[in-house]
Amino acid sequence: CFQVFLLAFALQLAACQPREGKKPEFVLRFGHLANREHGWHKASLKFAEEVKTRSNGRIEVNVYPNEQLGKEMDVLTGLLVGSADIMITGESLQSWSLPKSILCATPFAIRDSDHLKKVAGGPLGKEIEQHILDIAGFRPIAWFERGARNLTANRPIRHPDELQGMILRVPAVSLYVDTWSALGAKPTPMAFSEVFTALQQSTIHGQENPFALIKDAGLYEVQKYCMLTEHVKSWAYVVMSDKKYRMLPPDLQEVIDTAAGIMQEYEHELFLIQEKKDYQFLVNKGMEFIEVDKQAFQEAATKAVVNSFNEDQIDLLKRIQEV
Ligand code: 2Q2
Repeated sequence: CFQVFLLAFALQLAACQPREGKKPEFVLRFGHLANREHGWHKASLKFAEEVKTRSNGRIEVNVYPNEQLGKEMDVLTGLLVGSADIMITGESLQSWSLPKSILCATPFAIRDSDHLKKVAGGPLGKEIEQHILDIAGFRPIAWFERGARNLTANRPIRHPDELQGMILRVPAVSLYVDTWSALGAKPTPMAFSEVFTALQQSTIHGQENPFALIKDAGLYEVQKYCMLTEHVKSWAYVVMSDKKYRMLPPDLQEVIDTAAGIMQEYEHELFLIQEKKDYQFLVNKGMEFIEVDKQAFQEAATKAVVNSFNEDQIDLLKRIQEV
C-alpha cells in the first residue's frame, strides 16, 4: 500500500513538471502605458507570440501594460540598465537629448495619414530612427500611426483665448510645455498613469490625447468635452535596448525584426478599424465634441514651435512639410 502511495506521489510530481522542460534562452520585458483594450497591447501580444513561434521558444517576451514596468521616463532608463528591454515611446524621447525625435509629434507638422506614412516610413523617418539609435542606444523596431491628439476638459473651449489659467496635463515633453504655455494654458508634465486620478481630483483641468487613450483610460468619465483641436498627428516607436538586441545571435535578431514588421502591420489594421469605433464609443458615453477655431490654434502653436526649435529641428520640419 505504501508503494502504491509512493508511485501516485511520483506520478503527481511528474505531472507538475513543464512538458517541454525547455527554458527560453532570452526573456524580454516589453512595457507600455496603455491598457489591455488598446491596440498597442494587442500588437505587443502579437509580437510576443510571433517571437515565440519563430524562435522555437528560445525567446520569451513578457508584456506589461499600464505602466506596470514604470512611468515612461523611468522605463527609458530601464532600457539602459536592463530592467526593461522593449517599450513604446515617442515624443518623450525629446528629453533624452534627442532633438530630432520630437519631429514624430510636432504640432501641426503632419497633414494627414498619407503624409504621415510617407514621412515615418520614408527616408526622413529613417533619419529620425538612426538618430535615436546612435545617440541613445534605443533601437526603433517598429512605428505605429496614432490618432490626432485632442484637448479634453470640463468646459467647452473654442479659441486659445479661453485657455487662460487652465492647468493642462501634458506628457514630459518640453515642446508641449512651450506650445501650451504660448497658447495661454498652464501645462504640467505628468506620467500618463496619473492622469485619471489627477482629473478626478481636479488637480488638473484637462489633458490632450488621441481618442484611443481617452477611451481606454476611461478619461471620458471625468471629462465632459472633447475639443477637436487635432493639434498633433503623430506616430510612436517601439524601441528595444540596442545592447540587448546585440546580445542576440544573428538568427534571433532576424526573428525580432520579422516579428516587429508583423506587429507594425497588425497594429495598423487595428488602428484603422478602431479610430471610428472609439469616437462612437465616446459619443455614446455622452462626451460632447466641440469644433474649434483651428486656425487660431494652428497659428499660435506654429509660432511657439518655431521659437522653441533649434536650426536642425527647423530644417527637419521644413523637409517634412515638403514631403
Ligand atoms: O499622453 C501620453 O502620455 C501619451 O499619449 C504620450 O503621447 C506618449 O506616451 C509619449 O509620451 C510618447 O513618448
